[in-house]
Amino acid sequence: MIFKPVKNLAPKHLTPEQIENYNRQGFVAPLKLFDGEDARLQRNYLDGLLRQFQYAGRDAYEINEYHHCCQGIYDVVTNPRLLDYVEDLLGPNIVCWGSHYFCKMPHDEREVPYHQDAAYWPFKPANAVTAWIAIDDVLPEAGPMCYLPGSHLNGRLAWRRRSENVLLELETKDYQTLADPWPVVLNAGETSLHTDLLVHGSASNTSNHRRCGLTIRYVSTDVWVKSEKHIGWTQSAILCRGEDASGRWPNNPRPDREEFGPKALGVG
Ligand SMILES: O=C(O)CCC(=O)C(=O)O
Repeated sequence: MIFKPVKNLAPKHLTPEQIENYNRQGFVAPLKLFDGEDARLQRNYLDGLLRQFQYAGRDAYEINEYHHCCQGIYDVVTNPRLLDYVEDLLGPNIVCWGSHYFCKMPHDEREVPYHQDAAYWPFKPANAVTAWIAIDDVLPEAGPMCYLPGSHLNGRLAWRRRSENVLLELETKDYQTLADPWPVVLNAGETSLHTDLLVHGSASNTSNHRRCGLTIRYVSTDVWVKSEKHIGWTQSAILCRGEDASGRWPNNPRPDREEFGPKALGVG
């Protein structure tokens, strides 16, 4: 599994330097997505979701894969400005198959071990772009996500399993030898984009501030699951832009309401 550099000689929204950076470092950041008032609305929206999850006794990290049943998340996933950036990296035919708020509460001690997303995901070719959108201002002491620049050029790396005090379990072996961490310190409303072979992780939140990022997973429509047993990974997909010549990807419509009710939350 190797990283396929983006060949886009005439990007429309990213600069040629940003494309070059993506190829060399494995990410682009920061990119402006939501201006002041829209960033505030995004934060209010998350506050509302979180209140419902917490009322139901659920963990802040469990707002996962709701983009096809929550209008607010659907609208971010299909945001034209975001898709313009992604299109410069993936081409015109774009599907979103996943989304997840990584909502690190104040003094949450759990870490995200350094990992490659591609180690978790059953897609081929591995060529996904993740948008990590800052819902809160991300402070250096709040456990920002950290990238290991250039680590995507090593192909798929060996991992080990960790279980204590972690949010995800796979940890890239010897990640410390790969590069110095680059903290993704963003203002609310900014986003970063990273490739699924880039090694990244985050430390615990030692601050009094929440650190929430909405991650959205995009691939081009010519990507598919490695085997039919993984088909479930595609079922909440949204065809965000262009066409799906393969005809394989589902295209979930914009939901006509927010699906967060007692039933969805398992308390009804
Ligand atoms: O938000 C974090 O700390 C980690 C996020 C992550 O691992 C990802 O976006 O793939």
